[in-house]
Amino acid sequence: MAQITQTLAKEILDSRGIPTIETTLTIDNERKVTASVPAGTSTGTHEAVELRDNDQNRFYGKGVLKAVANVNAVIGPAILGKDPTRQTDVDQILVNLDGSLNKSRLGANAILSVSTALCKAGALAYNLPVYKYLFAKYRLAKDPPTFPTPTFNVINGGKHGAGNLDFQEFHIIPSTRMSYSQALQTGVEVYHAIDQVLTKHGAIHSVGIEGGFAPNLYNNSDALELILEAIRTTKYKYGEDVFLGLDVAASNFYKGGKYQIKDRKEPFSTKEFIDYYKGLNDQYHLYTLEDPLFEDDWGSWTTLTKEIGTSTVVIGDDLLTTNKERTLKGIAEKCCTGILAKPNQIGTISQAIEVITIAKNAGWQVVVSHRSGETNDDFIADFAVGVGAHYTKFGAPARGERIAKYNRLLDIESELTAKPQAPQTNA
Ligand code: 2PG
Ligand code: MG
Repeated sequence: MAQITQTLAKEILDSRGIPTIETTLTIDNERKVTASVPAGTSTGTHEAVELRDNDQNRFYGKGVLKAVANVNAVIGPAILGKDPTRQTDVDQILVNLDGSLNKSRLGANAILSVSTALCKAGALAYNLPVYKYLFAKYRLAKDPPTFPTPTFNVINGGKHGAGNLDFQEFHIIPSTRMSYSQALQTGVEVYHAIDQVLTKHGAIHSVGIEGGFAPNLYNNSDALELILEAIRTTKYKYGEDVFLGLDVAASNFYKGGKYQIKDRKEPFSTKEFIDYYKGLNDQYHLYTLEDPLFEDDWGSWTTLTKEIGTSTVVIGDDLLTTNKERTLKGIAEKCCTGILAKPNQIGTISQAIEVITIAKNAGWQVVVSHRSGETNDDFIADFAVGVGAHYTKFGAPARGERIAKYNRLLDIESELTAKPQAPQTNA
């Protein structure tokens, strides 16, 4: 049996230049694994609590030294000598140590850094890559695991962009028929085509925090049209090779019971906004639609899913927050047909896996997702394959912290498709 012999956390930076926590676990006094945690910019109200120092003298209050101290002084001693392959049991120790409902005492960031490192340590104890370890342990994927289809966030608006688009993420989704490497090539080529089309139109653009373009456009429909124009300049056919999806993150522009977006002068009532989506869907055949409505308006989600849920994957992110109770409610009330699974919304790997299991058993589509604040840790790529996710959401195919995940998926693909080598002989 392997044993945890040391737990050491420190403060590092994420891709936004904001502090986050990294934890190194040593097993059997010699082998080490390191995990860092991502963080959201547009977070759901019901997510587990990310502990920040709120000391305005450091990093505008965003430091995580309290979370670091919680790992080093509280969590570390409690898991010393434990077997890292007992993920559920050790995660339960962390949950009990925290004792709150939303991990606000020790911090979900502190807890997840340990839980993720634990998962890596468990894989190391068996000398397996993390995706194979997860697959063998939880049997959530087919044997051999099928590959999730990548979804690419090519235009960033809302809290991720430059301020003139309301919808947070405009996605392109390659056909599920493609191999992963073909899908990646498609995503990359369309991404570059968008850059050229933006330049052609003289639309000033930078990139947003997930590497998608943050262009100066008039409204949200312009962005959709622009993506279609870009696809037409490539060899890919819209509706056959590549599809459109949105993460609206609607709670961010929901005010006083109404939705205000640039595409119409007057704000939309909820009923009008649902009709708007029906129109958008008739026009663009949206493949996925994430967080179309306010995060606590369960009944309207049910209405929208009834309207478009057979042709479009309606995905709950801020609505469900990878939370077991909210996911069970979403299933009972038929609010969605898919879930965005983010381990840091709930705070431990085994709780995230429990939610994914529930969603899969309900026949939902599972999208394993990064956060807008990321590091170069590529754990989430192994996690997506290991739990048999249908899709991944790792941002644009650009910027180091996003590319780390896409490149890790390339490694996994080549491992899974490698032909066994013929034995070498001297004859
Ligand atoms: C989302 C995520 C990831 P953030 O809303 O789905 O793209 O954004 O990490 O800022 O919550
Ligand atoms: Mg989202």
